[in-house]
Amino acid sequence: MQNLSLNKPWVWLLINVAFWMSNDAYAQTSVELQEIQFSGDIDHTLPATGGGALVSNDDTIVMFDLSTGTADSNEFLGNLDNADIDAYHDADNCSDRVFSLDASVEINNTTMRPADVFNSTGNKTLDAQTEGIADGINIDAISFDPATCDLVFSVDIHTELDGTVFAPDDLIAWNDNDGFRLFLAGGMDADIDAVHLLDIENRVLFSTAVDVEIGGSIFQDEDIIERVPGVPDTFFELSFSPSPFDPTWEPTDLDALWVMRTPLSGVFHWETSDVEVFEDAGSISVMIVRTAGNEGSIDVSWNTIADTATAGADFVDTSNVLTLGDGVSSGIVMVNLLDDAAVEGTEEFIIRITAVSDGSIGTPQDIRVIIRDDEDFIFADGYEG
Ligand SMILES: [Ca+2]
Ligand SMILES: [Ca+2]
Ligand SMILES: [Ca+2]
Ligand SMILES: [Ca+2]
Repeated sequence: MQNLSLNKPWVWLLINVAFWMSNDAYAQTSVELQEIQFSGDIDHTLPATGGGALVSNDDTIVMFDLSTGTADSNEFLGNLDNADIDAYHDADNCSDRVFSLDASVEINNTTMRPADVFNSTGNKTLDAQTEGIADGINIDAISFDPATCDLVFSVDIHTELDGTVFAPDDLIAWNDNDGFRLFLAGGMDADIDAVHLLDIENRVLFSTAVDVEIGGSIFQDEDIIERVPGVPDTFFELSFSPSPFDPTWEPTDLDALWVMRTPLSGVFHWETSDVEVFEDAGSISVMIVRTAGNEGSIDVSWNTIADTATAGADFVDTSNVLTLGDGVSSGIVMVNLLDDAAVEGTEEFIIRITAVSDGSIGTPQDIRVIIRDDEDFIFADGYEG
């Protein structure tokens, strides 16, 4: 598909409309990551969790914790002689932890070929021979479509599958029923050798097999690049590079990738900036909303602040916490009002969001409650007389 001509290098084709539909307007910044699991293609070093240096090789999965800047590692498949783990995805709701190698290896009496995708007990998710992938083809990047759980992968040379020729920078989707289809066309002059499809905004993290220039920026083969689809243009930025942590990454190619992103707690604010109520309404209910993410259970603290309305005379001074559960994007808080017979005109108080247990406070942080005096209201509406 390399010749689906793109007039700009590095504009990825809109192939799967559902994949590209944006669901929410997040800020156009890098997705924050908690942990990155990856593999290199030669021996390399990182700061070890617990101190010292962690020396890893090409069949090791390194778990790098971004909060500490240190790494652990695991040889999930044991020590593989003459084989490099060149594609990897950790367990998630779509899959077990799965791998692909760059050479044929026997695991549990089964031959794992370079285009096989398999778990650590040797069960194949994708069997190259069964699916008709020719010998000599190597799958060099694997992920799963968060929307469908289809396997999404890349190959390392131009490859014909089900009658379509795919390029080394294309992403190919596969499932047992539908076979192979183009997921994203690369259109760049480089081989994608690691990929992770993020479950927000159709963002893609990937690495290339050689250094590459995209939109004026140079990315190294050990870098993780984030593709941000969107408004107004799709753009690419550096997500993470291991090279600042150890010089052994300068010659090392990161060739397998999985990430855990930081939950999007969201931004908490009032639905509206002011609300009117009659003083005999008994209470006022107003809505706190959560935008730019709804992950995790978050406590939102709020309290009333007197203005021209008097706490204890016009409203009940209130300080409380609203908990919005995981996935919940709004909640109602209530303040009791106090009625009196005095003709006092319109009075106002504020309800303020004062703190959130995670995420941030947005605008409006204050909601102004305007209390209409019912005695005044009757007069104003001409019912008297
Ligand atoms: Ca590797
Ligand atoms: Ca492979
Ligand atoms: Ca590739
Ligand atoms: Ca790479």
